[in-house]
Amino acid sequence: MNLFEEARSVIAGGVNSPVRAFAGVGGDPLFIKSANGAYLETEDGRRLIDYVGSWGPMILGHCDPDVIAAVVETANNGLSFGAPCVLETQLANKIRDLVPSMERLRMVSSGTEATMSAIRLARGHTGRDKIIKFEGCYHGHSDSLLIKAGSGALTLGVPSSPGVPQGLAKHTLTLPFNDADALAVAFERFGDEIACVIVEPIAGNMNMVPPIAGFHESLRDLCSQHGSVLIFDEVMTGFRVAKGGAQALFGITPDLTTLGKIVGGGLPAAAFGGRRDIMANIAPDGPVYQAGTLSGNPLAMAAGLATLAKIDVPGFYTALDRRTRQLADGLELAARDAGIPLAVEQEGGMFGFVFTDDGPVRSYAQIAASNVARFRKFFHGMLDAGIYLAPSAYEAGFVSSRHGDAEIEATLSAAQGVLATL
Ligand code: HOZ
Repeated sequence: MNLFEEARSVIAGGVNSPVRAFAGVGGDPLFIKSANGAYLETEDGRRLIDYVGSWGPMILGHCDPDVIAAVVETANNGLSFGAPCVLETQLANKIRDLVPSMERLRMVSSGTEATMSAIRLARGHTGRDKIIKFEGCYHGHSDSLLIKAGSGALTLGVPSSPGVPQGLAKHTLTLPFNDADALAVAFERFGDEIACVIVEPIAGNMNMVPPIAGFHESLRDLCSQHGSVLIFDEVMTGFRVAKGGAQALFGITPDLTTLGKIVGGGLPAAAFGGRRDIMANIAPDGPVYQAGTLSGNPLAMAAGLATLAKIDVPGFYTALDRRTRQLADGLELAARDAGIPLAVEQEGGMFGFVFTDDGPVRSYAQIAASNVARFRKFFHGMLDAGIYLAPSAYEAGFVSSRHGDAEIEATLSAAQGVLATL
């Protein structure tokens, strides 16, 4: 029995999160034995350059010595207390330094919990039920948000999951990403019923789709005019596209922000937070309930703190951006040389590429019409050449500070070879 079959015999679908299953590209998922820097080592002894980075958290590469040391030291003092510890306050302070719109915040254990809690808070704060999200944006798998969602839901072709009660789904209005006119119409029609608008400021769960000029400004204005809460879901973009996240990059102040991935440095931590008056509604200060046994777990706090300390040094993002740009430019050039239409995006340490002659990609419809069969071929060609990309045409890629010239050059040389075969 191979490892995947063995896993399938006891774990539903053989994986603990569907997008890992290679359903979008075919074949069996790789089982990872260990990872270091920019590299993964598989159970069958292969060494791969990693552009998944655990789907975003590993901005310092794998096994960063300072993060590991912090976790080990903290573990020696106990794994979980279910009572406050100072690491929680320290990490909260660090987050607020880097993302000042998060005046008050709360730690949770996953991005899903962060967005789910932020939505409940927005509903509790406004006393309204309806929420607006955008097609192809993914905000975790809570019921209100699993409607026309991206990421694994899109990869598996089930963007709106069975099991979400119609009575709840009817409160989620889904609009096209980057369409400020549709948003204005929705507000005209439902304005005083809309609790919040939630958006990935750079969509990263339908490949990578940046906002068009003015889109976020429209979101901000319409939410302010109608007393709706603007939620920036920066689970992916937080500390990834810039030190202060996408909100710093675009100069927009959301009412609430959700963070995950990098904030836990590779351990399960996430956060939501924002305006002090809104956060005052959360129990025990207010009536909106939210809780978690492992929330603010000391190990996760230590990993997050060690990670945020290392990204908050001069030049970190300039270097990361330069390195990722080198990869994106190289991919674009290699595709042009091979005569393959490819639309490439990059911001900070995040990148995306779409096989389409309809670039630049700014909508879900363009992604949906892209050449997924070509992506699958490219993915497997790259994997055979030792490069591990996200196993789905609908996911963004990530570069870490441990990806150096050697890794980028090896990747581009592999890409040249594979593109020539497509
Ligand atoms: N947001 C992550 C990728 N889009 C989730 C990873 C997962 O679903 O396992």
